[in-house]
Amino acid sequence: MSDTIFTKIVRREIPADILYQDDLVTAFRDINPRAPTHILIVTNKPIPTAADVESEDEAALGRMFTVARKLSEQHSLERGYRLMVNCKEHAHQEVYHLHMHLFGGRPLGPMLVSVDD
Ligand code: DGP
Repeated sequence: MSDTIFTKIVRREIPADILYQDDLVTAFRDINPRAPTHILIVTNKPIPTAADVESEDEAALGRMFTVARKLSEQHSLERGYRLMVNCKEHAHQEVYHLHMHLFGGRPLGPMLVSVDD
């Protein structure tokens, strides 16, 4: 599989506003923010989609949530936030390197507007 843009960010081969990095995950600001806080938490391992996770990835998947919680505290999101993972074309996944969106800083509205959207 060829490298994605996120693989290159994890390896620090291209610039990004990296907020956190450890042995399993990397977090950086989304280039096209949809909320006052919009951070991407990606696995360091280049897993293409949520449909490709294996049991051996569970430590990295759990780390995504604990890092999301720490970042939410650092960004004063005590009124709440949304964690979102898009999987493949029906979810409009753009970058095929597993990532969790952390959105916050304003009321985010309903999850989906209606069944037809
Ligand atoms: P998704 O649709 O879930 O695959 O979201 C991909 C997100 O990645 C989208 O919100 C824009 C963001 N993004 C794409 N390219 C770059 C990049 O080069 N740098 C950063 N920081 N974010 C990017």
